[in-house]
Amino acid sequence: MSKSTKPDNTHSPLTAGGSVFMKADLSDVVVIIPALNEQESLPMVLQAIPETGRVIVVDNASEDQTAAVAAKHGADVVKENRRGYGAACLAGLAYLEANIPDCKIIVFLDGDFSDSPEKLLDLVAPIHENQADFVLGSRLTGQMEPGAMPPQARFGNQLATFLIWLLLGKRFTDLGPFRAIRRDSLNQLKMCDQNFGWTVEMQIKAVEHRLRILEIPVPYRVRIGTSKISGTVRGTVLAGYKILLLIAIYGLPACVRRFTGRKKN
Ligand SMILES: Nc1nc2c(ncn2[C@@H]2O[C@H](COP(=O)(O)OP(=O)(O)O)[C@@H](O)[C@H]2O)c(=O)[nH]1
Ligand SMILES: [Mg+2]
Repeated sequence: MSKSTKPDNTHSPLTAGGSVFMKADLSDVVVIIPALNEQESLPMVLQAIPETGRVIVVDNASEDQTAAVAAKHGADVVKENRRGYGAACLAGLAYLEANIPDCKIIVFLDGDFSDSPEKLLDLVAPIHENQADFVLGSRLTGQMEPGAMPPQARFGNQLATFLIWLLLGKRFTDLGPFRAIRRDSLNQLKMCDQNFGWTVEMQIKAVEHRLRILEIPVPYRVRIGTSKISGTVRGTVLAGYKILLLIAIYGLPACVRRFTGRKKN
């Protein structure tokens, strides 16, 4: 598998989650980054990602130099003309299916440098150790820089995770974007949301498919550049609406099945 990012930090002991890792082999890991006008933050994100199999940046017709910057830093650039976070993730997956057969683990990461890409080691380790199929980075249990998450986003995440708990009996603390999942598990989920519902769809379906799910705290800092989703009124309203809609669409039938003991078709 070719290398797309070249930080040399895998050649020295790394501290992640308080423990020391020697030269983690991440050649079977592919990172997918949906990016819309993120030319300022992408270099930092790409430089901070430990050496993995490949990094795919999905650009939705950005008006800045996102695609050129991503290519310059060694990422595979996928163009997707349909706007939307989920559409970008799906385009990244389609590219992966066509071009990277030896990928075993997929990591999703935002392009705004809010997350700490080096934490990828902590996300992937439980999957490599066969302790989990899906590892979710929780910003709400991690160290959050003041102002990193607008109050409406914090409330929205808490409400959504509460509703999931109510309907499915599974306690999440966040719908964070930074997450790692086994490729075969993700394929089982048959993801389809094209915009704001991507993260919640994955979590609900993961519960339904009885994946082994683990949440770990991840730090979260103030983004570089301008928010496209939770920092805008339009993004907040649309994301809130879509997330609640998907919880109803997927969560209510799952709840009925849970209490009647019926199996999913
Ligand atoms: N490809 C693509 N990426 C998007 C789109 N909307 C947002 N993003 C990316 O998704 C990530 C999360 O968006 P962001 O603006 O940080 O949302 P916030 O964290 O809620 O403020 C960032 O990497 C954005 O560049 C989109 O329509 N297409
Ligand atoms: Mg963000």
